Amino acid sequence: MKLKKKVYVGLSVDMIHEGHINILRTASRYGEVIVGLLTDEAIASYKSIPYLDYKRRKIIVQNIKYVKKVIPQHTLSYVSNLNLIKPHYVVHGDDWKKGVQKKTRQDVIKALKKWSGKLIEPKYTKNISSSLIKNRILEIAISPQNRVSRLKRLISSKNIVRILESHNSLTGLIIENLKVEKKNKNLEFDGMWSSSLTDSATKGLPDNSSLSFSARISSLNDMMDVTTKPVVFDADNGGQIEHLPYLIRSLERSGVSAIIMEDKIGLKKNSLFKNQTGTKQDKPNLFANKIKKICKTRQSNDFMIIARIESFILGKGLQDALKRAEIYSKAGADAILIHSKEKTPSQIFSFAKKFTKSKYYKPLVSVPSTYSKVYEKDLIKHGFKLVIYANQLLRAAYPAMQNTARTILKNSRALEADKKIIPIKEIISLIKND
Ligand code: SPV
Ligand code: MG
Repeated sequence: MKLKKKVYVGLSVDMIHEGHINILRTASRYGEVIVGLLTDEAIASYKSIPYLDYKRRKIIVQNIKYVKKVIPQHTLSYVSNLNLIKPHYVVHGDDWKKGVQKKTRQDVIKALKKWSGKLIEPKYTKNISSSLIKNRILEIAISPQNRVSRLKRLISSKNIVRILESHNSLTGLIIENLKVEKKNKNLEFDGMWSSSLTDSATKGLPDNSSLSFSARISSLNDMMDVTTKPVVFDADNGGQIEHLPYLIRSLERSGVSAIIMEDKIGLKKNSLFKNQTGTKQDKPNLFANKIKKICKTRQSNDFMIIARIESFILGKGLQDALKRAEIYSKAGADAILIHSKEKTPSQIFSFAKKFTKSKYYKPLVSVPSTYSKVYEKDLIKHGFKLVIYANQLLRAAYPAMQNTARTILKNSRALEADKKIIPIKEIISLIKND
């Protein structure tokens, strides 16, 4: 009996549609179809993580009649699977000749050459893709529960999760929609940071907890209404332990994915202020009790508790920070934010070197406000999984608005300001209306 030829198809398959079936049907005409199903990590390396996780996607694909076998494809590149299987054919829609997958395609052609394999490229099925369907569904109905869980999934499938400060719905929409293509990858922010500093500044208040949680969550809900990405909430020190369950209930109900709570007590002062008199660090065990309280009261285990250590901010050393990290981790923190206001990341890197070896290691979070020169690749190298750009959008908007106001005053008319601001037409089309 003649052995069937081997046909390899690499797929992500988040939302199955007729485009996939067309490809698989075509592939099955050439032989036995082996699907290299991209893992969540492989997908996250070049676009947003899939709605369905690997296991669920595998169940779907292996039940399609054109498919003989499903194996994981751990990277965007097909090469290691191809070398393993040495298929006679690879089948992929012709859409990858352009755009982010161009390089992947070239590598496939090079690999196939080694055993005279062939690339088959059926015409791409127009006007349909998982991303299109997914965006549409997300827009219509992202449930708070699904949104809460997304941060944990991102952390486990990406090498670093990028969060940017958002202080209103419009900044939320920038984070939601902005995409930048760089080195064959689509880069985007993964979520929003609800900052106590920029929330307070937006309301003309100092960052000293005078703006209540309920006022902040009420504004936050406006942003939640028009966005789908995960939100990390800056809760200062969480307030009184007895009040925490109510705060957590509100946050989860809104769809927030994580709370960050700092281990300071006394009158709240922003950590980047030089003068920290009046604030001190909480006793580690008392702060651990707050963490335990949240663990007990949260509805979903996917709602993350991120403990923020202020030892470096208050002039204490590495040992104090490490001791606290272990206590907070044991108490149930899902991640640790080690804060610093140094100009370089050396302080947080010295912490990371030790903590990554601890048996209580948890993913690390960085807020590179003062040490903004640090590259994400160096954070990744040191075990950081989350980077929060904590205030940049407000810092960008404020001088732009002030300059425009000044220009109008100086010129006694608005014409000169027009040159530096976007046309009204663009503002109108910024917001979708369908
Ligand atoms: C915030 O953005 O409010 C923060 C980060 O808590 S920091 O300003 O560095 O304290
Ligand atoms: Mg803050």
